[in-house]
Amino acid sequence: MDDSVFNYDESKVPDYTLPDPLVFEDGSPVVDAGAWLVRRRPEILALFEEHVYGRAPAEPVTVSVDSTSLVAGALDGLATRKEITLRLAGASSHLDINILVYLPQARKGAVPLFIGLNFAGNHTIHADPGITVPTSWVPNTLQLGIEDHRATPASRGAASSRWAVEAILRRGYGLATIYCGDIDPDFDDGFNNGVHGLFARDDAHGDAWGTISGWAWGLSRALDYLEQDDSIDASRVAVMGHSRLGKTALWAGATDPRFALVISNDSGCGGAALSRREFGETVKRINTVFPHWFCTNFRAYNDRVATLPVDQHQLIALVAPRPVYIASAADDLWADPRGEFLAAVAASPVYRLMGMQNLLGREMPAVETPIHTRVAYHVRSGGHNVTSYDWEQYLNFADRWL
Ligand code: GTR
Repeated sequence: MDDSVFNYDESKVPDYTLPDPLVFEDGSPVVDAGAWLVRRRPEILALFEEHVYGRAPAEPVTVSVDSTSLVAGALDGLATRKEITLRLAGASSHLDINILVYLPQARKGAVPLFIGLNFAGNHTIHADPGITVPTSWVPNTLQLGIEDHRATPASRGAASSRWAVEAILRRGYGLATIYCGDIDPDFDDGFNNGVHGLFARDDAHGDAWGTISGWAWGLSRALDYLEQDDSIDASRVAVMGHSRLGKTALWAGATDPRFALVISNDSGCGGAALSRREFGETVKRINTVFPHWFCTNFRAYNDRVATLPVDQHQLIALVAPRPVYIASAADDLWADPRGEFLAAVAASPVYRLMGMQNLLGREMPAVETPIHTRVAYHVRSGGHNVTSYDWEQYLNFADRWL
């Protein structure tokens, strides 16, 4: 396909055959849940590591709390606000990650919690003047009032429409968020800065981890901390992300089974959308514009997606049997809403094998008709964004399944 032309015409989607999650690489069938969990799941996970996201290093890091602040009665009395600086120490360097946590002030005991990365600083998710403004590099997002890669108090709350903080708290959930750039700044620096710099790197290997893998790994380190925090029920943590951070939420859910529920909001190519449809953003385009997101092996499929050993329905299937939510927006054709729905459908046989009967049907639902089966899906009207409608669905889904 000509690089400058993107297909938005359903009739031009090529014929394709998806790799079957329930057939081993040697061609034999996966006959029961045990065979899936013990043998097929690791096989697919390894294929994604090798060909798509890259492999996170196995060397240990030390995770310690460097500082904490706690303020009761924040947000007009609705919340307890905590900020935690987590220090990740590798063999020769360290990295500090700042976690913002809101807990319902009126809680009894440990609360379930949503965790998600944000694009441009913890202070953008709410106008709360108590949130620390990052001093590190942030993207030049003028809509968020950020210039010259420096965040200022002027960008407080700039992304607040994407974070239903009060609704989450009123429903009895906590919320944790981390600026993704604390874990790895979102630009191509040859994998030296951020989390990659903590480890010796061997770029001779095309499966060395990219930024999405680094972000997901950082979410797991945050979960290491949450497991130590008595105010949080770490067995009920939902990981949520939008767009590139939705790709990340899926990969975090796939690699770390401690995430009890996984939500992909408009994650598109390299997230929930089937690569083989080549609808909207393609593998070639994403690898060209964002060369740091995936491992370099992924580029080998730029012009031959049909030969990819995996497709994204298998990523969703890696979450099984945990609840997973795939959400699209009708006007966000770049992220291929239909391709996201079809991936959720094609992941469902794995859930069926694990004993779940009531799953998505083949018919894509109309806008604003959420289906909250264990593999859940909705498409809302409007464009690429996270809205209060999306959060309302995630809260209803978490009430049911978390
Ligand atoms: C786009 C990219 C998408 C999506 C989006 C975002 O430019 O093509 O894959 O990740 O950015 O993260 O907002």
